[in-house]
Amino acid sequence: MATNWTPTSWQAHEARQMPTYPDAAAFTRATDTLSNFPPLVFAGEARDLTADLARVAEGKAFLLQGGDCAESFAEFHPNNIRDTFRVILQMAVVMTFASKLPTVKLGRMAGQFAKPRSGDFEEQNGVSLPSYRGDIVNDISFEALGRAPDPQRMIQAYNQSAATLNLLRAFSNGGYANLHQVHAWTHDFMGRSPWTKQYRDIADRIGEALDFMAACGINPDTVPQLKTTQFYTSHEALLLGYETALTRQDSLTGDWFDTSAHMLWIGDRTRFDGSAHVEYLRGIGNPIGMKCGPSLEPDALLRLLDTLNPSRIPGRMTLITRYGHDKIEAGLPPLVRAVMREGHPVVWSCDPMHGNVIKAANGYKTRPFERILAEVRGFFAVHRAEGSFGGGIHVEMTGQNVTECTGGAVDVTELSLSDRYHTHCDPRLNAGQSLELAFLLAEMLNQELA
Ligand code: TYR
Repeated sequence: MATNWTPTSWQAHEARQMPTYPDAAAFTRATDTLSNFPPLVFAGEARDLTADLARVAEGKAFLLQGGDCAESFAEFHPNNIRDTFRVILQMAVVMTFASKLPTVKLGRMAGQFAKPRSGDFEEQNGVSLPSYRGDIVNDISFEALGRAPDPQRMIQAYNQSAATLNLLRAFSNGGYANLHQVHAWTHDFMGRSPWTKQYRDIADRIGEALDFMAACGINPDTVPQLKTTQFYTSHEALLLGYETALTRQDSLTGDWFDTSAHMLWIGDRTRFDGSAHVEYLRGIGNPIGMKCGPSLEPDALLRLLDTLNPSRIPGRMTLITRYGHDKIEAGLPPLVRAVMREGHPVVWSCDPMHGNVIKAANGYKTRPFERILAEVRGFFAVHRAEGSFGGGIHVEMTGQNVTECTGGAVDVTELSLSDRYHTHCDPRLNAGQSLELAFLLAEMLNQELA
């Protein structure tokens, strides 16, 4: 257990990216309420995820982490949850089938509400209002009432997370994820993608394998490994008041866990020396992700690893690198070398989204698919050259047929961005682009394992 730590010891540290609530008493009432609500996940599940990630760190499994950039109250709908879940399942099946490695499935879902911003205020036509920090904090529309941070939004985010997680658990264990259903996960609108045919081929081969097993006397419906899947959840641990209210002591071991998700990650903007977010995360037993970008020096990374994982527990730390397609090959090797030299057991995961944002000529923020792929290629090339294992991918994606990132087999052009640009935050891969990425990942992973 971490020394000199309590769930609120972060309050003595510098907390950036936190909203200022106009009504402090209302904030305390909301966090008091939350602290009496049931935990969303159980400590044992977080420990299972650490164990699964330890296998990734060893090179014996692959991590697939994906979901919305930011969840929103307005888009809360069972079909959206189902569609994102099934694209993740499809991606996992493609990667598992091709690489013959288990895939750890981790949603950026059921709690991914809070967003870091570059400034505390946003100005439009001479009017200055608090920046939008995600639906858990305030409203996206630019008007004074909605932009005031409202603590009741934490309660709504909790309720939405609970309902989302409940549906994810039902899908995972109630038959939807049964490998027999592998054909049924295809989306109608993906018919035009050449990757749909490739997916169907894999689905056929899995179906044949299941039929063969059945003929041999193994009924796949009685084998939990084929019938159900383990689906974990994660989000950025940004709004520390919310996370603290859901921090509970495990009755079995006495360790503290953040029960708002299985894994929590720390962003690029909150992992500085002396940060309240680092202080908070070092004391919880959950596996932790850390975003690593061009500003992170190898020495600072090692200090953070020593603080966050002093006992060097395998699977506790996942380093999510986000450099940009043109910076990764120069930026990543020094970090990999430092971590390998010190012997820290980490999962290396590639976030090819955050470093590749551009503004299209018509003003839309987008991410060209070719740049996303180029960063993934660079990531595997670096790990291959350094002798480390590139073990994971972290993507902002949705099961919807949106047009937010350009490129892909069914080409989204700059002109078509306006067709279905729905994101609350940054551009996401659509279902077709996500599946295409999974096939290319499977290919690269196979080369890595060769
Ligand atoms: N149970 C295994 C897993 O979760 C295999 C599996 C994968 C089963 C996907 C179902 C499924 O939908 O990895």
